[in-house]
Order: sequence, then structure tokens, then C-alpha cells
Amino acid sequence: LSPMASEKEAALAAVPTDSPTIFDKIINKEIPSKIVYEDDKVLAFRDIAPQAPTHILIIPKFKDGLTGLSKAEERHCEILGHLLYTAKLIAKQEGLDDGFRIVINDGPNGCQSVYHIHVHLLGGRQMNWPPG
Ligand code: D5M
Repeated sequence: LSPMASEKEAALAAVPTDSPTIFDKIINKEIPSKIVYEDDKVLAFRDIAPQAPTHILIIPKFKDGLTGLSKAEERHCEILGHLLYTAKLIAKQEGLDDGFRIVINDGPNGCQSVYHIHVHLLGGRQMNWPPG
């Protein structure tokens, strides 16, 4: 399997759940991660299976039911905005001055594999469109 195929396999095998995920262990520093940004609301760390020279995940520290974007309620608007604004700050920090890609995968069709909402920040190479 190519790395991309195995990511898809992982996503299709994932069971949507509101239970704690591996990202809680990263937030609690129970497993190591390469953290690039942190404040009281969000944590950002390098993706373990990078799809671009820069590939960072930005997540809320408190999931609050936000397993994915499809579960968003009005009360989540502030954290959703904060996640996106943080992506912009990190893009600047990473020197992605020629542009970048933001992705939020949702559900099986979206190839979501971890049910704790996360914004992918990808950059450092020319992206393609349409996506796969
Ligand atoms: O993306 C979930 C992403 O999470 C996927 O790109 C791999 C990444 N991942 C999984 N476990 C880890 C750890 N332990 N550290 C860093 N990154 C990780 P999705 O949008 O759900 O497909």
C-alpha cells in the first residue's frame, strides 16, 4: 500500500466515537509529539505521517463534543475561529509565505481517522486541485 492508501484504510477502519482518542494522550503529554504551538485553548503538533514538507495538526484542548466539524454547534464558533486563526499564525511561523492548504476531514467519506476535530495545515510544496 502507498502511504496515502494506508491513511485511507485507517480512516475507513475508524469508528466514529465521542470517546477519548490518541489526541487526548498527546494533549496530556502521555505520548510524545512534536509540538509547534500551544496556548490555553489549542495545541498544534507535527503529523506523524506527513503529506507535505510542513504538515501540522491543530486541535482544541477541550473536545466538548466536537469529534468532527459535522458535530459543530453554535457554541463551537469561537474555538472553530481560533483553530483557523492559529493555522494562519503557524503558517507564518513555518515560513509558508507562498501559500498553504487547510483541510478538515469529516467522517468516512472525508477520510477522517481520529474523532477529535483537527485542522490539517499543509505546505512547503505545490498542492494539487482537485484533491483525491
Ligand atoms: O487525520 C488524522 C491524522 O492524525 C493523520 O494524518 C495521522 C495523524 N496522527 C495519528 N496519530 C498521530 C500521532 N500520534 N501523532 C501525530 N499525528 C498523528 P484524519 O483527518 O483523521 O485522517
